[in-house]
Amino acid sequence: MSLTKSERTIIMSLWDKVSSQTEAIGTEALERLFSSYPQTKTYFPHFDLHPGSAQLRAHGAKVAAAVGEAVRNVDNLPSALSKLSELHAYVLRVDPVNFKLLSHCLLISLAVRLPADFTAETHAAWDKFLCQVSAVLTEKYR
Ligand code: HNI
Repeated sequence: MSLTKSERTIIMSLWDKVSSQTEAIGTEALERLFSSYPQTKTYFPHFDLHPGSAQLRAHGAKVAAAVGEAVRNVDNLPSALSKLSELHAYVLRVDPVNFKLLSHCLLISLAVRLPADFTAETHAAWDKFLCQVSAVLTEKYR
């Protein structure tokens, strides 16, 4: 289901509020992913996954940049994310279940930074948005 106008506004305004912290959010989400769901580490055998490692921070920045790109192209996710979709489906072959886990960790990393903004409504809008991003990144599987 596509996002409503008010959901889009919520998504853009929250991302705008964390614009100076997006790298830290991406990195924290990955740290949460690997510590809460250690099975996800199997996709990163070539990484130093210790909290705060340079590779983790660099990857956190890339993931956050991609989320930002998605926020800016919320009306056009399939084309904005098409390269990433091919990478995750054909090259990396990431099982789609892992996208739920990372999305959950991203939600928490946003919520802890902006607890007052992270109302149930904001939570729901961001959940819907991250589901759509995940669907695009995994659709080539189907
Ligand atoms: Ni993902 C590489 C974005 C979910 C495993 N991933 C990337 C890159 C971006 C990115 C950006 C870098 C691409 C490049 O270098 O051209 N990944 C995203 C986003 C999501 C996501 C926006 C979901 C919101 N990725 C996942 C999940 C997994 C995952 C759920 C597995 C658990 N990603 C990878 C791996 C790489 C990767 C592995 C390659 C890392 C490397 O540098 O070798």
